[in-house]
Amino acid sequence: MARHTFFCLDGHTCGNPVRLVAGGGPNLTGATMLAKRADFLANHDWIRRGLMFEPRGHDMMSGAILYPPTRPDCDVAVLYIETSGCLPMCGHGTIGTVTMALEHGLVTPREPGVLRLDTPAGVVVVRYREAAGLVEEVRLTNVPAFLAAEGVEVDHPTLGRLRVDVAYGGNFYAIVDAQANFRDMADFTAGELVAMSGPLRAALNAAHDFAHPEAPEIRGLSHVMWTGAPTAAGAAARNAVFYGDKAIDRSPCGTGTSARMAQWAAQGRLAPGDAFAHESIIGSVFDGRVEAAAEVAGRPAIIPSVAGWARLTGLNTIFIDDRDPYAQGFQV
Ligand code: PYC
Repeated sequence: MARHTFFCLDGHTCGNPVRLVAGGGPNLTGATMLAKRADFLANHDWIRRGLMFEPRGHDMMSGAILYPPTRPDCDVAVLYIETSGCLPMCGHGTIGTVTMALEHGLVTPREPGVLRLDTPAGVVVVRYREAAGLVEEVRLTNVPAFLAAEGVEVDHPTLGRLRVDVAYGGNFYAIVDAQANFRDMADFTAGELVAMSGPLRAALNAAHDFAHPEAPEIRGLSHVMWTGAPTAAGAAARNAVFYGDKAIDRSPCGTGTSARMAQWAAQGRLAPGDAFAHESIIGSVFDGRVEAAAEVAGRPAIIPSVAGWARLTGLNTIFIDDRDPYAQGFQV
């Protein structure tokens, strides 16, 4: 019997939670972050469950554990943990992790203002702005993003026939734009969006095998993005991203914003150098930018960047007691 202790920095990025595990994470085996992620999921997943689900977490909980990099060109490696599993990449998680890690001296950049992250999805380069020891803004340059499928038809149990585009921005997204059976995310509550999302994701994954052409371990459509007209000043679009089983991202979603910029770029609505301000369900905004054109396994892609801010909300020493029947959390 043991009581396991995790020293965490709790915060949020533009409204969505980030729990950075600064002490207590397991040693992982594997030569790459994708391999270490697989080791974590196979052998240490109780930690994610215990820290993310109720009673220590909640439906939206999301976080990260830092590791020494597995590649010489990076400063630090990041394992993302979430209610849904271990994402290959998480944008709001990166912004929060980098902010809290820098402010608490958990990472030492080789180059001032720049951190190179070794993530399961690939190298993510972060540039940050600091004032008086506090991080004001983080801009992450993401892995290449691309439109994976366009106009995919699917029958939804309550909405009827839908057409969605599927794009990759570090995770695979079904993007639902305005159409006959869906007008705007503003027509629905967050609870209704959650209820609508699970069946859509399940139907798409049952009919299609979405996999990254260069990293087939990154497989399956994990997120659904419902879109709408922006309400925040300067925003180009609004979105509500569903993840896990019950979560709607409170932030504008970094990998989702990357995926959406790839969709818009593929459809001629954005070009390299263009900005794309993306609004969340609570009105917070990420500043996206198409940095460059790229290619993934011969298909057109973009290099997206996404900027946002995060704030520490507290230091949290969390215990997981083996005697606790909810040591691995629960969902209702
Ligand atoms: O910001 O990439 C993101 C993200 C993924 C899931 C929740 N947020």
